[in-house]
Amino acid sequence: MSKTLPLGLINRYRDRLPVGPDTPAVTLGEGGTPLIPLRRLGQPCQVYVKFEGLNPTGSFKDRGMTMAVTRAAELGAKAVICASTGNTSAAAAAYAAQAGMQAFVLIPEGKIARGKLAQAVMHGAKILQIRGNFDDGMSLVKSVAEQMPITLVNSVNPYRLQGQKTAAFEIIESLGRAPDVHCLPVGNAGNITAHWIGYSEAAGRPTEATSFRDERISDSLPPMSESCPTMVGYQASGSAPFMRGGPVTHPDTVATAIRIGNPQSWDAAHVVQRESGGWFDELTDEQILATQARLAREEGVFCEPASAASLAGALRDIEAGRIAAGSTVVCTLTGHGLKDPDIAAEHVAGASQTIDATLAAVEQALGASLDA
Ligand code: AN7
Repeated sequence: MSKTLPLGLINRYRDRLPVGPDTPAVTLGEGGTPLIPLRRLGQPCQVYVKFEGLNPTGSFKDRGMTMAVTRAAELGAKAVICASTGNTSAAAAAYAAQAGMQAFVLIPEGKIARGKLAQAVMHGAKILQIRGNFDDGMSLVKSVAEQMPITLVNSVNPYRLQGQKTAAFEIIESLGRAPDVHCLPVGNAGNITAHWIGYSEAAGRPTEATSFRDERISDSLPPMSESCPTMVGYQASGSAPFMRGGPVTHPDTVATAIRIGNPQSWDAAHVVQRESGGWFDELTDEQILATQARLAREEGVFCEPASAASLAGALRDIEAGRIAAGSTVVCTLTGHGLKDPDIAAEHVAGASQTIDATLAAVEQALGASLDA
């Protein structure tokens, strides 16, 4: 085969990642997602959204999966496994396909968005729908990975967070500095931890949040930023273990991506909160869906429901003054709105009308809209 394509975040940030100089990257061209300034929402702060929905499989999971599967391939793995609320399974399936590996995915029956299931199917994953939730699946795949020659690619695999930390590098490069506040939706709390690792390494600051503590790869490189942001994590009220102070047994939310009751990065998330001076908070399903719709209508950005939790929380905390006026705020939009078409379809009734296929009927309908 020819040389590895100069694609993706491993090739871009190789010297800041735990890969060798010649390790071939398993990549689909992930990373390099846009940081979009909001024009209308978020005053009197400047809010930017980092649109991770524009990664190859439509979510931030691709950043972690390129690293996890590259590492698995380096070690000669033939198969990978994960439990998933949907996006991890889509990314694992795609990167395993690229690497010529078999992917096994455990998903909660009936509780993953249709687009995500379609991806796992099309990429040839072996899909096991379990009569249980994500947390049940997680404990199962951990046991399987201990007993069988299958690499676990959930975010408990430390290479995942190493890949995901690169989003922080990109944000610093886009802004010319770190933001004051960074807001994310939180499920397992892997991504908020990964971002904090990235910001800390970029500023040359030690952090207890990383399991790569003994070989902080970026340490020998010049700092990319002077400061680190305050990290804020938002959960859905029905699945908010960080707000309840412990695991939630029957998590429930319309934002199925973050329908997680027993976060795998529980300890690390508290380290992030302490080291960054940040906080956790919760949003109702109604608040999440209202913000998803506002962002799509008023700014032209369509994210999935879970992703909207970051912006919903940020807008509320800006209004309440908890985020200081004038702050530079970044909200991560973790996944694309097309992942979950059924949610959008619920808005269709009011948004469309059926008319005769005549010019008169079209003119009449348009005229009524212009007058309104
Ligand atoms: C769109 O796919 O856990 O706090 O199995 O898909 O790092 O868990 C998804 C998580 C936020 C939460 N937004 O990130 C999975 C899975 C979206 C997500 C999260 C997820 P973490």
